[in-house]
Amino acid sequence: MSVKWVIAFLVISAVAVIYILDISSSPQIVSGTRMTQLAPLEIRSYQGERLSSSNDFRENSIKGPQRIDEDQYRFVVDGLVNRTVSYQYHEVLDHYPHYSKVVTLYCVEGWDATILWEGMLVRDILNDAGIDPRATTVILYAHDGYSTSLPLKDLVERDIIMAYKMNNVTLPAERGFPFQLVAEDKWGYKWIKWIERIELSDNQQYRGYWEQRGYSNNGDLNRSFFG
Ligand SMILES: Nc1nc2c(c(=O)[nH]1)N[C@H]1C(S)=C(S)[C@@H](COP(=O)(O)O)O[C@H]1N2
Ligand SMILES: [Mo]
Repeated sequence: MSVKWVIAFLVISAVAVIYILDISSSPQIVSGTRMTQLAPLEIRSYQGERLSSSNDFRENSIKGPQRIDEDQYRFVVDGLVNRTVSYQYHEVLDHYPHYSKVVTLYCVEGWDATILWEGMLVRDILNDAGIDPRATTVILYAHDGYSTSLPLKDLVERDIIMAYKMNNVTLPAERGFPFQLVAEDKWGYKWIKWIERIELSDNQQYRGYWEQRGYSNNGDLNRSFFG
């Protein structure tokens, strides 16, 4: 084969590779009438830190992924509060300041995922409802019947967020749309997805879904999850 043919072959291969890379990275078109909305792209690094993908999670939810209809959805804060809150999805987003934070979720099954989360401070949500001085415990309930609880002190004194985005993209249904608790320094079972209701309570003995099945009630990452 002459040099001419080798060069021609290399040029054609290079063009083919560039073409394939280009189509595989082009944004997906979500809807296309008068305005074409481009699907947001998940970011995979932040301030020099590599992030996991929303696809790196294992789907092991008790009843599988839940699909919540944004129009039907209500977010409720009740129990030992001064006023019961009931908001639609967009009202939750409009009502509180937004924060972002890179936090790692560790599941008791031995995997983890580091994500840039974006959401509201749980503290802001609770203060907006008004915390009754008798409250000691925050119980969170989800669409699939799952629940978990955390000491009120943890949620008020620390910057714990309830996320609506991960890696710059709205939470996908299987990752907990509309909201997941970013329970920093707690085992994955405290990171409740598909949150519908937050109840302020004085019941420190409350045990959520996995806690009733033997996982520790404090859920602290630096301790064993049994107990
Ligand atoms: N509503 C709800 N939230 C949930 C769960 C669940 O089954 N239902 N599983 C928990 C557990 S055990 C883990 S490790 C994390 C994992 O998130 P993933 O299912 O998105 O991977 O979600 C937590 N939140
Ligand atoms: Mo888990």
